[in-house]
Formats: sequence, C-alpha cells, structure tokens
Amino acid sequence: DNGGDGGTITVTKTKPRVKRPSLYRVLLLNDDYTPMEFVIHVVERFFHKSREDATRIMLHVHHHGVGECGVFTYEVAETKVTQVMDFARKHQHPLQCVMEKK
Ligand code: NFA
Repeated sequence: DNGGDGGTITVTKTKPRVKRPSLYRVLLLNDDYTPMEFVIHVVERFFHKSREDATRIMLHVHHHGVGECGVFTYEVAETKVTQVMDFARKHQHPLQCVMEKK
C-alpha cells in the first residue's frame, strides 16, 4: 500500500481465513413397498458403494427405519437427495431420501 504522500509503504498481512463447510448426512427411510433390490441399486449407483456395503445399508434401513448412505457438503447432499427422489419416482417406488445437518 502507498496511500499517503509521505512515501511510506505500509504492508498489511491478512491471515488466510479458511472455514470448514458444514456437513450433512444423507439418509434413506424405510417403507413397506420399495423392493430391496431397488434400494441396493440406488445405494450402489448414487453413493458409489460396493454391492456388499449397499446390501448392509439397505438391511440397516429395513430393520431400523433409517440409515446413512454418506456425508457431504450441503450442495452435494442436496444433489444426492434430488437424484434419488427423481429416480424412485420414475420407477414408481415410494422410497424417501432426506438430508440432516451433522
Ligand atoms: N422394507 C422394504 C421391503 O421389505 C425394503 C426397503 C429397505 C425399503 C430400505 C426402503 C428402504 N421391501
């Protein structure tokens, strides 16, 4: 900086302030109608899980009513929810996908 006329140069250091983004869990909810195989496929396709992990997640949701598919920043979580809800709707299954702040 050299604002004045005195010819004095002032150097101001601003600390690089970085903040971690808030994280959101993406959850699947159980229902009585969506086929187990469809839920496994959704978890594989949209959350990039192995068939084994996808099956574990599906069974957890089936037995406990709700289960986590992944943790993401807000925009990514929102995109996952929209993709899963659109895909379920397209196939006429009532599967519900939601996000919650960690
Ligand atoms: N409860 C469903 C059934 O018995 C399977 C399911 C699991 C649905 C997980 C939604 C989520 N066909």
